[in-house]
Amino acid sequence: MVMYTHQFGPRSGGLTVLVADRLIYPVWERGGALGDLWVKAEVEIVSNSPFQILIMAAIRDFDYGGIAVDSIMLSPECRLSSENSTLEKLPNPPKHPCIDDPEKMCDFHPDCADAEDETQCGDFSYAEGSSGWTDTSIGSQGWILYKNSTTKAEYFYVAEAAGQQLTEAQTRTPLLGPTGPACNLSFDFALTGSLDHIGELSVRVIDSLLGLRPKLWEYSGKTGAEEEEEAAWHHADILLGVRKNRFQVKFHYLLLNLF
Ligand SMILES: [Ca+2]
Repeated sequence: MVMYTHQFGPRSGGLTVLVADRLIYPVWERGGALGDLWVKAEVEIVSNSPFQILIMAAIRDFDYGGIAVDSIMLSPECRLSSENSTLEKLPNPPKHPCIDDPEKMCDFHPDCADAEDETQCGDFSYAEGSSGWTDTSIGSQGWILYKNSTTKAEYFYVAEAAGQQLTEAQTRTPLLGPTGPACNLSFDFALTGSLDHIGELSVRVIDSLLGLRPKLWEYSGKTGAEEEEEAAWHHADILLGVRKNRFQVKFHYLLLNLF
């Protein structure tokens, strides 16, 4: 299924596509505000039985913006089914947040049992840390989470996306902070491939009051050859320091002649 989505302004929350055959399960999601533009989305649906498609969106209690969907197209092979499918069971409702105050989420202080309010904030040292990142790419490149269920290895990589503009692959954390002077961001990165110009990776902060801040860090060029995978990983430490306002950390990557 191909569709175009418009997710604009602080009012826009998240958009999810679900498939209902014998169960209901999500097959695609996109969160956050992407700007005042239509962004193409490609949703892959694989099902052995007749199914229905559900589109679910949430808006926040703010003044402007919203979510819209247009130009939905299904593959030519799709056929209308006369069968009635029945759900075997309904999905479990989401857990109630352990605290009501959103300011206490991802503020680096555990407020809930098992620090549940701090576990999905982008910090990979938590089991669910990697799920704290939201891909906000609008163009032909996006960030994808790689997960190896055997080795438990997880990392993000940039791959081809459905968008039509040549714009940066972007991924961001939820709102974090405030922070103290010792606040540091550390990560490993690798830029490899057969192209001479492998592109540029950078880190920026989006301040909740001041908006997008200048680059804190950047790297251009290869970190190593593709065949020596281990050696290609480099380590970076970036001082985030004191930040009084809540903020998001954002990774940008741009390759001009990709694919
Ligand atoms: Ca907290």
